[in-house]
Amino acid sequence: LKIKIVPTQPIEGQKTGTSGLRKKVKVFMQDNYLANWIQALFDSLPPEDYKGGVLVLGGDGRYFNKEAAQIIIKIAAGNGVGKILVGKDGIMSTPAVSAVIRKRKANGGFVMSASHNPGGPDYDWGIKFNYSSGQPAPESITDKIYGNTLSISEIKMVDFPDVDLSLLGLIDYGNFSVEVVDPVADYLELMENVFDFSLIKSLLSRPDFRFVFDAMHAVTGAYAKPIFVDKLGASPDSILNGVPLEDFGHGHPDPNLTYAEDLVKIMYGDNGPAFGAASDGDGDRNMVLGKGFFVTPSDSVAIIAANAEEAIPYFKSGPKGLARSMPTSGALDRVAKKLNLPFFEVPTGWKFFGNLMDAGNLSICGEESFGTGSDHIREKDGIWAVLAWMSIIAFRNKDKKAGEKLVSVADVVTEHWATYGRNFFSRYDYEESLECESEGANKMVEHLRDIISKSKEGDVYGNYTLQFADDFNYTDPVDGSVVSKQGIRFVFTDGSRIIFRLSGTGSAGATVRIYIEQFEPEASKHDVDAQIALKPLIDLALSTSKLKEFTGREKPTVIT
Ligand code: VG1
Ligand code: CO
Repeated sequence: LKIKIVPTQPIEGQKTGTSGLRKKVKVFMQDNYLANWIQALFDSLPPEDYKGGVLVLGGDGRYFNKEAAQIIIKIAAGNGVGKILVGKDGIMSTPAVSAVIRKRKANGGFVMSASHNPGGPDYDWGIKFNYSSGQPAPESITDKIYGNTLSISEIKMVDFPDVDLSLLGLIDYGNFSVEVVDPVADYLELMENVFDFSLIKSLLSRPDFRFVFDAMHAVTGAYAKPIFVDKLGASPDSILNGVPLEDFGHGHPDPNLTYAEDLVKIMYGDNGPAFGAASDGDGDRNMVLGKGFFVTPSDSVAIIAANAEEAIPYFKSGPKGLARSMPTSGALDRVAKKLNLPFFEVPTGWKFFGNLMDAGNLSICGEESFGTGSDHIREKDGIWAVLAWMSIIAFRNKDKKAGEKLVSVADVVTEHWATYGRNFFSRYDYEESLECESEGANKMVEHLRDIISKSKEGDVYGNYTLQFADDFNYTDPVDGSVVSKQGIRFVFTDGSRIIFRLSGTGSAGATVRIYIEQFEPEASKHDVDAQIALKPLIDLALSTSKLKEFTGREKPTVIT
């Protein structure tokens, strides 16, 4: 293969956010934009991490992935990579890429996705890089990549005709090869090792257990039928929006109560199914619903952790430790305490869990943003979470005869609250828009930093007394790396919290997130709508931050 050197110039703004580089498709379509970033990535890795090595390439099927895959393959070949394992048609979910990297002992992998951001010519594109244990690249690497994008002068690539990604099999170029693989096989095999598929099958065969899964026309469309229908026996019509489309059918592939509207309607409608779930663009997020009942992601991870040992074979010796991102509610903390397990609180973003898992200190973790997962891979995993919930419901019902009342999702959650208390939780998102441009949002954050710098224990905020206020810092207990300014938090003496962050996954403007939490030990008070229970704290968050004055926003775009 002949390597061609293409001269190039630095392009500004190629800094990675919470999870990969995300921009509007039009930005990525500029000459050399993607090529520069990919070359900068190779320039940032030690050569022994890719020369003659194996890299995995996957994606969520969004617009521009086909062109992008060809660019990535040619630059990988130009930099001396030995082999690329690519999902058929460039499709492979984020959790599957992590699984394939681990199983095939690859050096790393790419995911072509802007995750939960919408796709299509006028929307978003993105790229993530994961390292050899399957975990998102740490900031030490992404910072290097960014540095190299500012000084890049040439791209190394090989000029061969576009690779046909529609046919499974090996294409051999001598010292470089491309293997087009089934994106589901390795992942499915892993799921069969983690879960008791016959237990789940027994649940799905019950006439009183109806199930729906909304793939939101995103990547899990490719996984839902082979796993839920073909392997586990769910009926084919239980899969909604099951064909991955380049623009997600004009949808916003974010599984929450606002954007997964179709599913929410079904679950809250007359005669709704017993169990419903959805996943996002690249398949790492999940939303879980019972009949007329929403499980908050913060509760979901706590409940999975509390039930894992008995319901999921992978955890038969008990989880090694538990962890959550800082804004995620403290429900998981209570489970860790009761089970006497090591517990960790990390900044937002899955990359912070990987080291703890590699060190053997962490098994189950989650984020309030519909992310749940475990150390079976190094990414959050939407389908895993759905299978975990099915396992728990199946386990609770395994001795129930037909006709006996099914233990429901709502029963499992309310029982959990009765045992551990309920952490009421809500997140308000003020997503990118003209009125909420970066300037107002940044000023609001400055205003909050000013308040915390003057705050002290005992300060009174309405009915709440301050314990402390700070901007979250984290020191990784494994490698000692430090990150700061990860979210402004006000923690009150009764354990209630208000947290403010700016999103790091948007492609334009600024998105403000407010997280509100309050603990209620009293079971008689658990059956209250979270918005009502949290109203005083929400009002306090809005008045303290002066959000309306700074951003002009009256209402959030999404409430979780
Ligand atoms: C959001 C979530 C965060 C999640 C990240 C990536 O980040 O809050 O918890 O890890 O998205 O998820 P931010 O910076 O916008 O708040 V995904 O599904 O994009 O890979
Ligand atoms: Co995602």
